Amino acid sequence: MNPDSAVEPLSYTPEEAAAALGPEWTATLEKAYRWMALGRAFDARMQGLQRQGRIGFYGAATGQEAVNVAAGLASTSDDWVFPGLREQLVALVRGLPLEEYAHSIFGDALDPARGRQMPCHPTARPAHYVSMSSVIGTQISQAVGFAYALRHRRERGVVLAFFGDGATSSNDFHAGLNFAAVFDLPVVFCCANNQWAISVPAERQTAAASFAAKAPAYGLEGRQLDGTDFFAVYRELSMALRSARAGGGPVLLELRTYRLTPHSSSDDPRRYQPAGWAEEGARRDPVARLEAWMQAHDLLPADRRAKIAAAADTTVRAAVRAAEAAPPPAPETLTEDVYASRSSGPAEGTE
Ligand SMILES: Cc1ncc(C[n+]2csc(CCOP(=O)(O)OP(=O)(O)O)c2C)c(N)n1
Ligand SMILES: [Mg+2]
Repeated sequence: MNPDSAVEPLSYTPEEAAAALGPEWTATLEKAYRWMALGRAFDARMQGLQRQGRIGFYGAATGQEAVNVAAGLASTSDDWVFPGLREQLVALVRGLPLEEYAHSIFGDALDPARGRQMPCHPTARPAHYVSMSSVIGTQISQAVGFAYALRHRRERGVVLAFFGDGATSSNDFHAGLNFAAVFDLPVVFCCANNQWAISVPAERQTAAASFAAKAPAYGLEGRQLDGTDFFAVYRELSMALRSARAGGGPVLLELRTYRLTPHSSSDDPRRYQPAGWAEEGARRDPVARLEAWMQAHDLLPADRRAKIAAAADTTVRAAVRAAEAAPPPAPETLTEDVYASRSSGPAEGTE
């Protein structure tokens, strides 16, 4: 481990790491680190492009990579993801091509949503990733309804329902958890508690001891986890998914993270975060923590780390180049996918 590093170490023995990640644990770790590095590089690049006026808006998930990569790797292709605001990396890990995501951010002609969505709202049906709703909390009850439908149709799959700490104050949180518990549905509720809802700190969001503490009131189990600890998140998510798949019902995982960047490109957290908050967050940076652990256990030699960083940079640059080379959506596509037929005027006999 780098002795100058202020990063809080992850205290796992290799045996404990293997127990958390399963038999192929070194391969899983390598994959996880690569995805985290890519997510981090993509976020940084997009924030830069937004400042240069090359994209209109961006919301980073910096600080939440351990949660997102663990969810992407621990879930199976049968599972479904209903994201909150910051789970785009889950879609990428589950198969959304980065170039396609870049096209959606630029809203160009190759964007599957044809430029009609805000940036960061990809839709990725093959990855079983539902388009994100900006309306806070609504995806929670939608996820639960979807899980009900899956079971009704006897289809396999567990629904991962993501939401932030702020969303726990929505009606949908109550309705969703209640319904899922009453009907024992295959849902893993993932509260990505990054401790802020824009400028509202988590302690102003609830008077409860934690967000996980709310679960027993609905009749399901709630667990609070360190969301910056990849091993813990992977282990607990895998267990929750396995249990829900086997008919064990829903669970609420509260994943405590740090939002290391502004809420979005429209925000300036220096106006409301207390002194020292960013420094505390940096010590719990999930990518730096995993990296330090891998280095300490000789699983990430310097040349390997440099190669992974270079590969992430190349991949991100290629995606941006492809998106910037694509033309804007043609104006005549404006009503495609909107109406069943584009014939003008009311149907015969309706006047
Ligand atoms: C119903 C609703 N109210 C308010 C907003 C404005 N808004 C956008 S993001 C946000 C905070 C969300 O915080 P949290 O759920 O913790 O998610 P995070 O942004 O931290 O990931 C709010 C209040 C909204 N989009 N929808
Ligand atoms: Mg939040």
